[in-house]
This record gives sequence, structure tokens and C-alpha cells, in this order.
Amino acid sequence: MTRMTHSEAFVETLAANNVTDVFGIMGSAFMDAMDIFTPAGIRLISVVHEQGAAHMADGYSRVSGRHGVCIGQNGPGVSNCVTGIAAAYWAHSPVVLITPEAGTTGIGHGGFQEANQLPMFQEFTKYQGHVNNPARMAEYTARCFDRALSEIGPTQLNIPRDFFYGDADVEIPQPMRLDRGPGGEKTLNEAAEMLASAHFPVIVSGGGVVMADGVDQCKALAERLGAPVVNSYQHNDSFPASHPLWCGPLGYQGSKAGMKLISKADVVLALGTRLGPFGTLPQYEMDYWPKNAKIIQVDADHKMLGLVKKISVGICGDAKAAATTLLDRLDNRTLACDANREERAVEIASEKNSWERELDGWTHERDDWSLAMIEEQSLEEGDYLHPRQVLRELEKAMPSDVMISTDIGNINSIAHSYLRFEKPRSFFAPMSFGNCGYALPTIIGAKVAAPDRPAIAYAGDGAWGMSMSEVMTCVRHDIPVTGVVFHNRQWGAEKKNQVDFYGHRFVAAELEHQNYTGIAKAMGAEGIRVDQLKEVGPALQKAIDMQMNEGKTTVVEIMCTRELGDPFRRDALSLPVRFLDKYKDYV
Ligand SMILES: Cc1ncc(C[n+]2csc(CCOP(=O)(O)OP(=O)(O)O)c2C)c(N)n1
Ligand SMILES: [Mg+2]
Repeated sequence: MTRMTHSEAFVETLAANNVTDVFGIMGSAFMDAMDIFTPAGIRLISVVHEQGAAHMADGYSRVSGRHGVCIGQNGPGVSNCVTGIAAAYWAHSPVVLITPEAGTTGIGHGGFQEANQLPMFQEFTKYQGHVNNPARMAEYTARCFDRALSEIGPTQLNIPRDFFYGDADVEIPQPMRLDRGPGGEKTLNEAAEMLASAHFPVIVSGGGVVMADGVDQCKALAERLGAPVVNSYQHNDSFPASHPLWCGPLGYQGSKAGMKLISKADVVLALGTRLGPFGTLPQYEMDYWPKNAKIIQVDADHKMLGLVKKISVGICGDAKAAATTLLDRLDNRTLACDANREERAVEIASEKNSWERELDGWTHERDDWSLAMIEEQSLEEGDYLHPRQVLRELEKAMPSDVMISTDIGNINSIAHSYLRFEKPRSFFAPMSFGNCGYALPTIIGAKVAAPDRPAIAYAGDGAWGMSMSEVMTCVRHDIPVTGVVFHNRQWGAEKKNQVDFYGHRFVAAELEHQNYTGIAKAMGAEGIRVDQLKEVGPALQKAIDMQMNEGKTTVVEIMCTRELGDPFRRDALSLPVRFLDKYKDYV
């Protein structure tokens, strides 16, 4: 036991958990602890808005596998974090959110910046530690760090602000790290038997494979089975794209090759995925989920087993350990699928080829609305590019070892077909929470964790507007990244619903008159405006060169037509019905 102040106990516990970077905005509520961050080896990266801090902590942890940490002033600084923490929750990121709270002598009086801070995050945290006695500061702090990793998601550490003052005899707890296993004997045996008798096994490689650092084990298992591997929705980095068995992502704007192949499966191994509902919806008018296949699901969280999709075997285990164990059990055995390995390899290659050819030929959207927009824009002054062509050019110009975040939007979603990765921990998308404004702050956090890797954020003009002020964070703190803004002058993804369902009545859909290159320059960054297809690749390469060699943040603004790809949620909309005379034309 050592005598120390409560601020010291708090900061020493952060240091014991190897915290080196905290994202947030300073505030009086935790200033006593903040004052000793520097001698503890902790940098407080001050952001523009606390939502950005939470996304940065998310990006940081997704790249590094370590905790991401964020903090804000009690009340508004904390409530600003809600959206970012919700996104981190659905990304299963071990983010620790530190929420200083109103002082205990005033709670309940309606004082300045007073808010009940636990209910705000109840739904988006795996654990909420409320320091109920200042002498327990280190204990609660340590538990929040332990639980973020063991429960695989954000935790909240709520500290009444007066509790930073005072002192106690403290022993800083050692971090506790879970040693995860492959799952239970019985389910592993059943799964091995199912795989051994499968004729057309397919693997879905999910975020759990990335988080468990299990891509190599997944690859070894896939190679033993000769099984095609599809990425679960928005986990394009869960299997190397150059591998002959890689077939691309499932879900919205994913790979037709992957969808066609999984539809033929008799056994699916869903490795490290909760098989979230949005990620397996029909696409391209194809209901590809194989309803008669046996499904083996491996998830570290037993509550996810069979939650969304009917399964035959559920293994509660670590994706890497489970893949290793399953491979061991298939070793030295003849498998049913050994008999048709060659045939399947040919089929995989042919589906992949035809999807690539289709993408090559799919230079623009061909629905009536898009064709009209393309026609209209060819009459306007200036040039506007087809998003799909832009995405292909960006793909070709992509640096190796890149980290990319995408936002929510029509062009960003189409990008999924063109984003391929060799390495895990490279792709960050908002996944189930689906919030616009995600990409830039998330890639900033990723860049802090991996400064030697090129970092790129894709965003539509609308989503960029929500988050672009964090360019100032990049400039202020020398965190160089590259923002690619698809400037189509509209909230395209939602406008697509007005095209399809609401008679082209564009309520609040247009975004006119901005110059994102100019805004970038005004924030102290570089800006490149692109309106020629041949300039897309060079602009990206120049921006990356400035990022990696000159430490500069660049915004590449790409002028795009108003054409729109398939919508997000055809499943969730209906044609309008109006009863009242006043609204009878609105159908
Ligand atoms: C925080 C938040 N607000 C609103 C939405 C609803 N929404 C989804 S996509 C979208 C449009 C995005 O427009 P933009 O970023 O310009 O990209 P585009 O679709 O035009 O490519 C909106 C408003 C959302 N997902 N998140
Ligand atoms: Mg837009």
C-alpha cells in the first residue's frame, strides 16, 4: 500500500494499463488528474468535439487491439460522447469512457453541468463502474479496463468530480487478462464432424477473427477444406483479398461472387461473427442465405449464438483458438469435400472472375433516375464523375498497408465492393450503429495508434460536414490523414428512398454551395479538388505522399454526379398511403 491522492491512484491505474493516449476535451471536472498525465506518460489529444474523441478511441483500439480511452467534461462533454460510444459498442471495441460527474455534495440540486450519466450509456456499455467511494478509485478504474477486454466492448468509469481530491492507502491492481479457449469439447466435436462430411463448406470470416488475430488460422482451415471464404458485413479485412479462396464481403453492396457461393453451401462455418441481421439481408435481388445448410457459429459471446440465424452448432469460443482446434480435428482425415476440391476451386475462380468483369463494366448506375442525372450533369458547367469509376481508380491507387475508414452514405456503401485488404485491422466502418460522421474521427484514432501506416477516410459530403471540423485536430496535433470527400451535393443515400418511394419529392435532400477544398485549406490542411477521372489516382497518391513524407493532412474533394446506387433498406420502407384529402397527392 502506498499513500497517494485519488487523482494519483486514477492516473497510476491508467499507466498500469499502458495507457499512452487519451482523446477528449479538457475540463475542470478532471483537471486535477489531467495535470499529472504528462509525467505518467499520457498524452491528452484535445479534439474539436467529444463525439470525435469517442470515435478516435474506437479507431485506436480497432487498430491496436488495445484500449481506446476518451474523456470529457461532466454533463455536456460526456453527453457529446453518446453516438461515438454506441458505434464502438457495435464494433466490439474495448473503449474505456471516463466520465467525471457533478460533485457528490451537489448531485440532485440541478447544478451546473449536472446530468445522470449512467443511464445515457447503459445500452452501449458492457460495464459501468461508478466510483462510490474515492478510496476505491484504483479498483473501479482497473475493473473498467479489465472488463472492456474481457467483455469485448466499451465500459464507462463514472467519477464524481470531488473524488479526485483527497488521499488513501492504495495498491494499484495488476491488469487481469482473460486467457480464452476454443470452446467446449462437445460442440467442437460436432462441428468437426459436420465439416468432415460437408460437400460444399463455406466460411464466413467475421470481426471476431480480426479481433482474435486469427486470420492465419482461418486461412489454414479454409485451405484444408478448399472452402471459399466470405467476409462478414463491413469486415473486408478479415481475410486476405489476394488469396484464391477469398470471395469478398456479404451484405449491402458486397460481393456477388461471395453471395452466390454461400448460397450453395451445405455447411457454413460462421467464424467470429454474430451474423447480424443487416449483414445478411438479400442483395442484388438475391436471397443468398442458405436456408437448408447446417450452420456452425463460433462467437466469443454465448448470447450471440443462434440469436439471429438458426444454427446447428454453437461454439462459445475464441475464433483463433476454435479454428486451430477444428483444423487439428480434421488433420489426417479424409473429408467428404476432398472428393470435389478441384471442381470447387474452378467454380470459385469462375464466380470471382465474373464478378470482377461485372464490376469493370459497371461504370455507372443504370436506373432511370441515375441516367437522368448523368444526362443533366453533362449539360452543367464543370465535370462530374461516376462514383463507381472513381472508386475503381481509388482502389487501383491504394497504397499498401493502408487503413481505411468509410462513412455511411450511398457512395461509401458502394465502396465496399472496391475495398480489399491484405491485412487485418485495416478497415473501419460504422457497422450496425450506422452513423454518419464516423469515418474521419475514427481514422484519426487509427493513425494515432499506427502512425507508420497510411490512413484514409472516405465520406460523402453530408457525412463529411458532420465531422470535418476534426481536420483541425489533425493539423493541431500533427496527426496527418487523408480525407476523400465524395461531393455529390446531396444526402444521397436517403434521397434514394425519395426516388424509389416518395415520388421524387426531395424534402431536405440537397446540399449545395460548398467548397470542401477551400474549407480544408482554411483549417490549415491541404485540399485537392478533382473533376477528371484521370486525376483521381494521382490526387490520392499525392495526398498519401504528403501524409507519409511531409506530415500533412489533405482533403481530396471529388466532384461526383448525382446518380445513386441501390438503397440501404428496401426491406424497411413501404410506398406511402395517405387518408386525408390535403395529402392525397403525396403518394
Ligand atoms: C448521424 C446520422 N444522421 C442521419 C443519418 C441518415 N442518413 C444515412 S445516409 C445519409 C446520407 C449521407 O449523405 P452523404 O454523406 O452526402 O453521402 P451520399 O449518400 O450522398 O453518398 C443520411 C442522412 C445517419 N445514418 N446518421
Ligand atoms: Mg452526398
